[in-house]
Amino acid sequence: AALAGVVEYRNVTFAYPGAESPVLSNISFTARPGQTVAIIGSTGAGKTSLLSLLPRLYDPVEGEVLLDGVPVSRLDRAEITKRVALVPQRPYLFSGTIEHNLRFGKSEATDRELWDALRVAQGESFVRDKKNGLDARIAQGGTNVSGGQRQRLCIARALVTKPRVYLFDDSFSALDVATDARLRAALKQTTADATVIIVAQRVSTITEADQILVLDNGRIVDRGTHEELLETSPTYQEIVES
Ligand code: DUT
Ligand code: MG
Repeated sequence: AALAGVVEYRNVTFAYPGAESPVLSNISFTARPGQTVAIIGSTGAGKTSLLSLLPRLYDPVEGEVLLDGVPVSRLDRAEITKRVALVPQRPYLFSGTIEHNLRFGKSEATDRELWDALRVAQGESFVRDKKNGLDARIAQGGTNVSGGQRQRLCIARALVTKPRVYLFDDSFSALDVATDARLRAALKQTTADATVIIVAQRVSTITEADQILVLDNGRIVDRGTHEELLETSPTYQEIVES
């Protein structure tokens, strides 16, 4: 159970270095293995900032982020990276082959594991269609693949590391609705025992989440399941209708 992947934010307040006002105030929630916690809220609400505190891209100014009961401030980044995979909002690909890009973070993965990850991420067919397959070149910044392909390669990269915790920051926005649905169905199976925290724009992506946190101006203003929030949260209703 030591490597279970329980994530807890405890009264977390965060301001960017040098900034006066916090972008996150008094954030508390727990996400457990087997659960999906979704974060929704308008642009600038603080969703990306919230995710960034778990892999310690930044540290809170107050409160604590805990991984399996241990404050992440006591863990080094390499240790966190083994257990937590963040798929960033602007997925990053570097100059090199598809294989290099997928192995980034877990160099000892087998080809079989790379293809398994691509299959789940709905990237298998476009990689297979490339003349050189896994050896096909990616340009710096991934400029020679589409935004949706970039997202799928970055999701596959996260899957290759087989983490206990997945953080998806708006990772499905560049996908068409059908691919989005297929990918999420496949992910649901693969990540069934993991802890999943997902930032989403489309409500359809998160209706099945165990808990949805509605973030507004750096605060969790409402929380609950999709059905509960439809009844209780005007902010959520606005998002659903938008
Ligand atoms: N912010 C900074 N510095 C940064 C990043 C963000 O000051 O390096 C500010 C901008 C914004 C707030 O923090 O006022 C929250 O930004 P965040 O990127 O966390 O918002 P979001 O909810 O992820 O917005 P979006 O839906 O546009 O991705
Ligand atoms: Mg964001």
